[in-house]
Amino acid sequence: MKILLTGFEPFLDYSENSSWVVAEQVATRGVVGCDVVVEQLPVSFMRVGGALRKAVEEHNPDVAIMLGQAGNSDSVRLERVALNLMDATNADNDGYMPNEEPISPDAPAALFTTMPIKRLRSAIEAAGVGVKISNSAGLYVCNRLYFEALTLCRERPSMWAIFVHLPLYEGQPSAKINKPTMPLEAMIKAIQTIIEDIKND
Ligand code: PCA
Repeated sequence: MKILLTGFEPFLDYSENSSWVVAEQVATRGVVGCDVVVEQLPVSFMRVGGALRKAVEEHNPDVAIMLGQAGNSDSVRLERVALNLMDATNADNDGYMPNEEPISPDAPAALFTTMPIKRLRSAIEAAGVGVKISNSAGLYVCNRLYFEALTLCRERPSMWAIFVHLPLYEGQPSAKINKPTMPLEAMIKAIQTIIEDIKND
């Protein structure tokens, strides 16, 4: 089984992005029986969709697992839905700050993952890691990416995709104090658990 695992480059005033640290670790350690390829994606509303498409065309994955950092989250968040909207209060890495713009004017208002997220939540809980299902990935670049991924799944019915938001990792350099964190190993375990669970499907 081929897995495309993505994480994001640093953004805002974060010198590191926990999603990339976790993605790299999971890919380096590997999962028995799976070919895990890892790609870093730009925090850019305009470029992230094309970057994902290129990676999917190149690697032809069975499953795309996309990770993003959610600085205010205290648990792993399995995202259920991507909305056809971009809105931001902070500019992306290209300096772009959309104001209530559709991603794709002719596309549905929302797209849902077809992955068994309740089952994945149970598996991650059983592995001892704090996890929630989330019904909004926000309106920033992570949601923009997820909308592209779920559009790709409609074009390629054999492909599955899920977006996972992660807290900052314990000890992560951050300009802001009092942000919730999670041990890096727990987040790595959560992603390995997702891969193990779908591998056995
Ligand atoms: N998190 C942002 C974009 C990049 C990232 O890691 C988000 O939640 O949209």
